[in-house]
Amino acid sequence: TDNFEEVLKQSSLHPKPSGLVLEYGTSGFRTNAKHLDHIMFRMGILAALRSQKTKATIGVMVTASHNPEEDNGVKLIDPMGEMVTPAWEGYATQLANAEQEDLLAALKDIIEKESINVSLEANVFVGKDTRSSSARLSQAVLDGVKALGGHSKDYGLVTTPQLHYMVCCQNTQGKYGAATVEGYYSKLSQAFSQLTKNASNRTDDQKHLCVDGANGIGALKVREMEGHLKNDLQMSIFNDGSKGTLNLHCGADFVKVQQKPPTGVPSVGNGDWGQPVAVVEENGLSRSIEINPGDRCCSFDGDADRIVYYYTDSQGHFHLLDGDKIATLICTFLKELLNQAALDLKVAVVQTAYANGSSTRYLEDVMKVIIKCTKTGVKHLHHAAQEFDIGVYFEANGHGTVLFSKAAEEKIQQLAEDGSISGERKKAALLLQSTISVINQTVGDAISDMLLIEAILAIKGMTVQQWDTIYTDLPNRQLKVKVADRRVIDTTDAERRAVSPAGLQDAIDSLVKKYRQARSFVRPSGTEDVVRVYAEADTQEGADALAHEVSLAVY
Ligand code: 16G
Ligand code: ZN
Repeated sequence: TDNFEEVLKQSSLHPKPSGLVLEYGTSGFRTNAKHLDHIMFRMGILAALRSQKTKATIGVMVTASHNPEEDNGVKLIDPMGEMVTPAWEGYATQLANAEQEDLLAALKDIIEKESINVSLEANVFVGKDTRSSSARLSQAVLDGVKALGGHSKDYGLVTTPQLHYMVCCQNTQGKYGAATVEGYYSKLSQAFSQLTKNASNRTDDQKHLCVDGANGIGALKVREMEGHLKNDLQMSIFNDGSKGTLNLHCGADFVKVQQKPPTGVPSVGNGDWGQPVAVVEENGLSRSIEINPGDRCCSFDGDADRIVYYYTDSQGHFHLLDGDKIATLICTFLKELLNQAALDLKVAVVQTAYANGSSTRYLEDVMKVIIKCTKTGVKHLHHAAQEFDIGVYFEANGHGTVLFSKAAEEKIQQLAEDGSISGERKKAALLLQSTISVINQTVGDAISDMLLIEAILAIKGMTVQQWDTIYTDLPNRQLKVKVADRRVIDTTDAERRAVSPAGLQDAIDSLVKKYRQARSFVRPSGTEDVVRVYAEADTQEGADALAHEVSLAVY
């Protein structure tokens, strides 16, 4: 057809460097931005085909998340706002690696295998992060969509979860909300205000939160949101991109991996104790905000789909509240509300092998919730969480959300609207309803998670220290090991045991036996050419030593 000629013509403007092989990994293609132009063009084409196949709008997000500024990447979003289905990850890899002269054949192969009617309309939503390469790379995506005769809508600068949200809204005819950034802000902020109106006696200090925007898109978007939140939340936003470099010594990944505060955020440990860090205007009065021990801070990652919390105590000790602590807080809150509402809905928590052993034990033994462990990568957790009435999923690194089954949502809705109930039961039902609205169920969302956490702390009248003491993390250590070929390591049991190379698991088992409350595993990274080692034990020295010994066994 004409479209194929157009694809051929346009693709010569986005040529593939011959011999370059890239793979659609755990979260799409990701590498140095200079290798990605042809990938973007081709993903535009693939998104258009996926749209024809599903007869729905598809999303394409240009971002490399927590990677350095010089990298970039791209991921596809399926109709309900979820990650693209695995078979199409395979097509993405095939299309990306076809040499220039084989591009049409590769396309026709996909069209045939999926019996796609290419005369159908195609609709694609495109978004990008703040990287310097993102503008030209997202233009290449738009070119790809157009070459196939598809329509696109360019959302410009948005967080990854915002784009997931837009795609879901569009394909559910607005039932999930309006497919606009403005619609997103108003839905979330209204839900937040419904939640926190039950905690009206909060002081200004309790309403204050320091936000590390990782010098990325999250900072821009949380600032846009600020006005909608009125005085319900008072944020001081740091690393907002005005000076520093994206993800450099800041952001959720840095804080989680280094287990220390980011640069660019005043902290007690950095000698900023008692220093004014911001001035807020309120009812015509200015008030200066100081940093003090125990102040709540959070960090987003580079595309704002992850969040971690932390504080520094008066001894200068840093305390991290990671994805496991977040899952526990949310789970506690939901269980309490379900109890008060007398609703019989099952709550499950989905984790990965990286979940701190203390969190798993607490959730299982004290909270008595169902625990499920999956392989690393959001799509695995998301999928597992869909099996339950309410599935709370979080990776320790801070990516996560809560999924409500359709039946659970309906039950909550009915109860909230039931005129025959009142008192505590009614209040709990209304809180559950607003909780559903504040959550972005399409994917983990730093802004939405932040609002939910802030609301829970407000409603429960809980400080970050009290939250931190729900359970005590086991000391742990992560290391990476460079090996000749990381693919020789094969794992099973949600990556908790190695099946090859032979003897490796036995070696790990006997090392683990030397330590108390110890656990360790190795897995090939899905995003870097390294093997990752995780160890935990009853002391930091033990965890460090075990991780080191296991990393030697990997060679
Ligand atoms: C990707 C995943 C993240 C996972 C990480 C593991 C998504 C959106 N992101 O960033 O969930 O924790 O990879 O990386 O799925 P690794 O395989 O290098 O350890
Ligand atoms: Zn991210």
